[in-house]
Amino acid sequence: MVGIPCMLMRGGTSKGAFFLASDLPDDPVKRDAVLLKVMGSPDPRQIDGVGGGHPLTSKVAIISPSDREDCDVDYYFIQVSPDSDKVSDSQNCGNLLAAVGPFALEKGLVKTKSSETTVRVYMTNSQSRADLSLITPEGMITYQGETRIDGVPGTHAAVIQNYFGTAGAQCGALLPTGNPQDEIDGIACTLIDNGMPSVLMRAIDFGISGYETPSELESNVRLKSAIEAIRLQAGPMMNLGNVEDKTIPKMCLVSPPKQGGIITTRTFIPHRLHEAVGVLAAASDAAACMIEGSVAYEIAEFENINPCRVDVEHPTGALTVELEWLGDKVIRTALIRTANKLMEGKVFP
Ligand code: NQM
Repeated sequence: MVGIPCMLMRGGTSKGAFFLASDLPDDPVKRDAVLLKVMGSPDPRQIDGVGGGHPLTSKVAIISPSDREDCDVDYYFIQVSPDSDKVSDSQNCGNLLAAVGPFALEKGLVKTKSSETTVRVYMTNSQSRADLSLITPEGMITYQGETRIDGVPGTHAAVIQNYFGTAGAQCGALLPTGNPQDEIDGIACTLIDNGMPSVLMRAIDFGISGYETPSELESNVRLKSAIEAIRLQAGPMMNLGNVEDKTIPKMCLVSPPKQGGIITTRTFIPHRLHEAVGVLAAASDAAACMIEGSVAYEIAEFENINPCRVDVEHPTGALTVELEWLGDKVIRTALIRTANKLMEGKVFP
């Protein structure tokens, strides 16, 4: 059996299999069939593959040198569903992005002699760019450092992410319906895209506090079906078409912050509950908080300064996001993640 070169990497609070595009079949149908086998899907435990049995640990990054003058590498993200035979490229993934720069250096796609290196990434899924600042002593990537992020044990080298062009990257506008608030099935919703198409709803409007654990929310069948019904209607309203088989929009329940942050979040991604929060999802949530008339605006706590650095609270801590506005446009989104190389070798689909 022929193995495929692969690196398992943690990016932020997610984990995935990283490939060079040149090591995978060109034909998307054959490629997706390979990726399903590699991850071990469909099977909730992914026992026959390298996936971890949860969407957050069943991710794939495909990297290639970029043809674009302003970027070093292209990053194509694929979400492999653990328990079905579905793969989706409908979304981007900012957590996994943290490991894209280190992978590019490991594979020699980017070369450096400096102790700090910026890798410019073209994110194919959302057709936008992110710059990753990495620590590279003697021109080599290091994963060791003193930076701690909530949801990951220990400390690692910081990866600073600067995103450009996130506003409306997938829906055409920061507020795709033009409204800070819409109503779907009697629930007030804010439909927003600052890098991750998201629907914000107040937890209290569903008769819950919004401070429940992920497993409590996942076992609430009535809540899940009400949220899925809203999601299916929100998709076309956000210019995303039929979202039945897509992993977007993300569905975020918001409630007042409890630990000094801007807001508390619980996010369906879209069917399992996030143990923390997606990076670009947090960027969308933070932007929504700052828009007068949104469902989050009245309960959010933040200082009206620009750029503004805020903590988006989630089930395992908080994620710090910096937003820079020009009028009603978000022109830069920045945050700190860490990454780690877990394994390098070959996978056997
Ligand atoms: O929103 C999970 C993750 C993500 C996405 C998901 C992410 C982002 O945490 O940028 O990082 O929402 O499916 O990996």
